[in-house]
Amino acid sequence: MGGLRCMWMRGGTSKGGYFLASDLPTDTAARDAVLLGIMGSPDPRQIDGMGGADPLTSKVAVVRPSQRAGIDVDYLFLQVFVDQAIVSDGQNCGNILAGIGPFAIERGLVPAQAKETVVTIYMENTGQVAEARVQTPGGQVIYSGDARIDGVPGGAAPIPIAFRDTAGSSCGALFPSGSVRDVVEGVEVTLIDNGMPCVIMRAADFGLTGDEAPGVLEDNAELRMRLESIRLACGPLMNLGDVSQESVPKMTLISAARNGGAISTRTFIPHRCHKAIGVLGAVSVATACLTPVAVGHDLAIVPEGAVKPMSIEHPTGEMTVVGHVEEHEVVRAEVLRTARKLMDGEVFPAPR
Ligand code: NQM
Repeated sequence: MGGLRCMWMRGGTSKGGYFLASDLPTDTAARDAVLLGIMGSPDPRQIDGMGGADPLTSKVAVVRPSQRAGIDVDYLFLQVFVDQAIVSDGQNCGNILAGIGPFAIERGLVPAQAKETVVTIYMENTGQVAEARVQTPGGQVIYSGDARIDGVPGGAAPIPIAFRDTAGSSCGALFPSGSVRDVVEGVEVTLIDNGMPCVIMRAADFGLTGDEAPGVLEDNAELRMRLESIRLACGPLMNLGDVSQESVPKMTLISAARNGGAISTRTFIPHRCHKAIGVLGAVSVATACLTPVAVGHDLAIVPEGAVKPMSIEHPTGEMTVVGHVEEHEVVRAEVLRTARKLMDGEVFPAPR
């Protein structure tokens, strides 16, 4: 097969291939075979492809001009599994989302404004809308700047992103089981979806402090087995059905903040432990912390006022989610991300 036009970008703390839908096969099975070949999956090292042997660097964005009123582009996120021949559209990704605005402008889908360009993005995986503000001085996308996000060295141009209507994105309801707190396999959990289905649990309930390094948690076979067993039980409770082949729900272990934040987290996504935390995962955790009775609420430090900057601590720093709260309900969430163009050209898939 010949090359396919694509841009490789870092989006937030993830990295992957960004494609125009028109540059990929329209048939889903053919598209997925091509993407597996591009990433070099299935192979734990992804040695024959572009993937970085980590779920966070084995990601794809498919972008097209939107036909929807008031929306600039439609964005489909695809997770290319590293060591299984699976390409899943079963979750969204708020990190890869950070590159969509710059990509859409660079490909001519959205005209750049003189200073800053607002790109309105329909997230096809979950049917919600995000609004990204991209710096475009003189009508050009810039990637350099002073904004810093934990998990990425150095500074970059800021891309603030606001989310609309993320509650129940994949599960149909913010608390899909119908209650704010449940007990699953003897463990108290909050099953929540404010953009990402997450199971929130106390690290202490697993005999953990909650500040263990991701590698230490991944090496704990008993913990992984327990988490997977709880996850499979939570799938149907969250209206997700059998999740054995899905990358959701994410499993988040929480403990009290250590570094002045609101809460500390360790998140399995779902089998590897995230070095940071997903964007919409963080929005879901922040929402649980802001909801009375939810697991996390009594451990969290919640700022006063209706606009609540919630610093979600993770293994490599923190991510601040600004939650706008009305009558104990998070009505809007915003995050700061950055992105960087790494490569623009053609990629050559290995035959699969
Ligand atoms: O939660 C990892 C990431 C993500 C997803 C994951 C994400 C999100 O860090 O919106 O960004 O949870 O699989 O990119």
